[in-house]
Amino acid sequence: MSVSTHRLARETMAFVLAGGRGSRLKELTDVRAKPAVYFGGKTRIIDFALSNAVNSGIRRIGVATQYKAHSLIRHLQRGWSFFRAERNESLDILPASQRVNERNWYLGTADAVTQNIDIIEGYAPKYILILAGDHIYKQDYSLLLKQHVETGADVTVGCIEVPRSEASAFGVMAVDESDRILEFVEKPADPPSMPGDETQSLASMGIYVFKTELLIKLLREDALSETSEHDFGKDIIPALVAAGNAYAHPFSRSCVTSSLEQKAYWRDVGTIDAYWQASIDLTDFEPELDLYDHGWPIWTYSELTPPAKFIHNEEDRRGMAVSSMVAGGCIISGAQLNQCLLHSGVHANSYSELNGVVALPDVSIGRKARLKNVIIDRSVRIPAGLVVGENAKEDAERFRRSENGICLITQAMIDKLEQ
Ligand code: ADQ
Ligand code: ADP
Repeated sequence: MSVSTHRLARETMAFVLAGGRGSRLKELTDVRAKPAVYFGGKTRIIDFALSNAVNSGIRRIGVATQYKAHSLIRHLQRGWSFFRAERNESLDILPASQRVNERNWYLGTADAVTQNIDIIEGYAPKYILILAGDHIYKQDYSLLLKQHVETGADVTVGCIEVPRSEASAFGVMAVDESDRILEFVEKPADPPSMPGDETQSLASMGIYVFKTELLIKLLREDALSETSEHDFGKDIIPALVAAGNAYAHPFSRSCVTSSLEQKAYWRDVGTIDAYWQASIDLTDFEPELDLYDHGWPIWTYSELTPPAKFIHNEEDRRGMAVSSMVAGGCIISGAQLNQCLLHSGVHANSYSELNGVVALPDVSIGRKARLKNVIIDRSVRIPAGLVVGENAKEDAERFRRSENGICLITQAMIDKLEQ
């Protein structure tokens, strides 16, 4: 059966799970949920899943929020309010809100959907696509929907190969040659490897497609279960795999690349090290993630800013950046940057030297500061002369220093230094 991907996308509602904290990002997610964390100079993490949905032709989206949702909700209101009811479009922000009963929170990922069944039924989409709001990738979900309809699966799970050494953080599956899932284990201590390759495992991306009718039936049954944790990875998916009609959809089949040579790109920027590395990778000569692809734009809310400005100061010191990305509103005045990613409104003052710096919006960097391999939280004022990245012991005492030696700097840490 050949089906129109355009039609399928219009018959689908994407339900984005954006309630988790992302605690491995430490203080970066103290005030905002992981999907609201800035990434890439202009965008936030959730913009990738939402842009994939819109670019795939999906026009109904629900976003379930829970943990520290204010910054996320504000971002969605500012940047994602172009959906028009009269064109059958909608983006609903769905905070955990005791709508269904007296429970405060979504108990698990499946419960986050269960508590919104009435809203889903109101739109009556034929298919539901469950997404996580916390990964960086470009994927054409319409191809995943097409596979789902053509196989007649109960559920289709997006999957990706990961090193076996990292697979314990995922749902891991075994599939047959037709991609039917034979086995699914959530976060196994000893993950099964891919056939013929001991070093790799097949991991769930936390992306699932269901027929709406079936999903609602399963969720209503799950809600009554006393043993269930009401979670897709722990409860819903393993039960469907056991029933024998669950299929895997490899990411390589629907990932979006701007050239044939480009590799499939997917990152969980869930740790300080992974977040820093993925950010700095964008400054590479030819980054694996192409943010310049007009064919697959990443939509966002972005403040209106003047262009970045580079100033040769009065004391004859050049403000310059090499191998760096510098967003609008930044002023680089007599400062020297190498391999840095600056979000909007960052001011770097004279004689400061920045190497491997990821700065969130509105950071200011005092004169003669020397910073190497750091992430600086939003609006932090780095004092003049601060040196970070040259003395591991001192760094660990003053900042959040990661396994790989990346320092996360927040204003509270700076305030403590200045006391
Ligand atoms: P995890 O990522 O560990 O594993 P989870 O913490 O449930 O699963 O988060 C999934 C998504 O749901 C995230 O986007 C998170 O923000 C959101 N979320 C978590 N709890 C929520 C809640 N109560 N309400 C609303 N949203 C919530 C899952 C799967 C694995 C799979 C990985 C892929 O369980 O099988 O391998 O995702 O990353
Ligand atoms: P963003 O994620 O957009 O950068 P901010 O850094 O301004 O947002 O703030 C993130 C979240 O933390 C927001 O929900 C904001 O209301 C909250 N917040 C910021 N500063 C404080 C504070 N001093 N006390 C309590 N909440 C704060």
